Amino acid sequence: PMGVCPSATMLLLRDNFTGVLRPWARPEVLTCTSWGAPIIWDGTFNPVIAQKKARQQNLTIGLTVFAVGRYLEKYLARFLESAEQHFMVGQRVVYYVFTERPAAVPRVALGPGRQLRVEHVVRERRWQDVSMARMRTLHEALGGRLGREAHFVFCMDVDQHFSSAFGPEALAESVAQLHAWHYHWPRWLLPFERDSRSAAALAQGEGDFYYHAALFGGSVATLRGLTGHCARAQEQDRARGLEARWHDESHLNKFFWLHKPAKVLSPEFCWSPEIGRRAEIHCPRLLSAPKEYAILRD
Ligand code: 2GW
Ligand code: MN
Repeated sequence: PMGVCPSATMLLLRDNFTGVLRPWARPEVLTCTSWGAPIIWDGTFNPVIAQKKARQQNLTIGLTVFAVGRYLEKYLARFLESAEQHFMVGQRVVYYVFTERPAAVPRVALGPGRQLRVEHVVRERRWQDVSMARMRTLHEALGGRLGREAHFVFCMDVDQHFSSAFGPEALAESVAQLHAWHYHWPRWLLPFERDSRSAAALAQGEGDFYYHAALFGGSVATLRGLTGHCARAQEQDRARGLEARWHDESHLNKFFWLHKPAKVLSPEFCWSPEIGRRAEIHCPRLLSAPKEYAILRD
């Protein structure tokens, strides 16, 4: 079909996409990457077939989230309650909440086949470390019970809530999220780490898209590799007295440059209402909370 890159047609030939994806349904946006990964926009998948296929595989899907310090009271309840309404409804789901105050985790009523586990973490002093420490903690969790009980896992920021169905159409070996603020920017302007001394560095001309660390996912094996890569890269930078521009997000972007994601989610999957209306954003699935840096970052 017109306006669709050639590999969109190839996607149809892949057995696991048959019947689920219809990349031609959104001719005004890019629906596949240069390496043949689908970019999932509203209308380019059949949620009923995606749902049915996932059920046949009897999957367990993990959802990890960190709620440390004030972020626990401020965001966790709404994140979990909205996930109950919209995240992988009809599948087996296990939430992993990482916090330094397990007793303060709100009791959210869970649907059948859904469980919540609370894991204790220490509270880092600097907020940059709270964010970056997630990679090492996730790496360890994926090597433990989480890795044994889940097939696929999504790792998300807590300062957001679900607003529409987020289903198995988002599943793949590795999943990256297009950053809502940057998806239409020219490549040379994207905020990759450019300091060549950093393990996260991308040179001019490198980097496919700018991905948002508020949401990434994949199989347990892929995420074990991803989190191990990012944790090691962060530790290497620290040993050299460096910290990447956007912390864990910079390292995540380096990882996805080196290991192309199998699936890319359109900004509809992680939208920021502060951006305002955009014609191509039909159905936001996750909405980020407004930034309150002045209150929270002290
Ligand atoms: C973070 C920054 C300033 C003050 C507090 C915190 C904080 C973060 C916190 O006190 N407690 C906490 O649990 N967090 C967790 O780290 C929480 O899960 C939160 O969603 C996540 C990332 O922090 P956040 O959401 O404030 O950062 P954003 O929205 O600016 O995130 C992007 O950039 C970050 C790196 O700077 C990360 O890569 C993040 O994944 C990106 O979305
Ligand atoms: Mn966030």
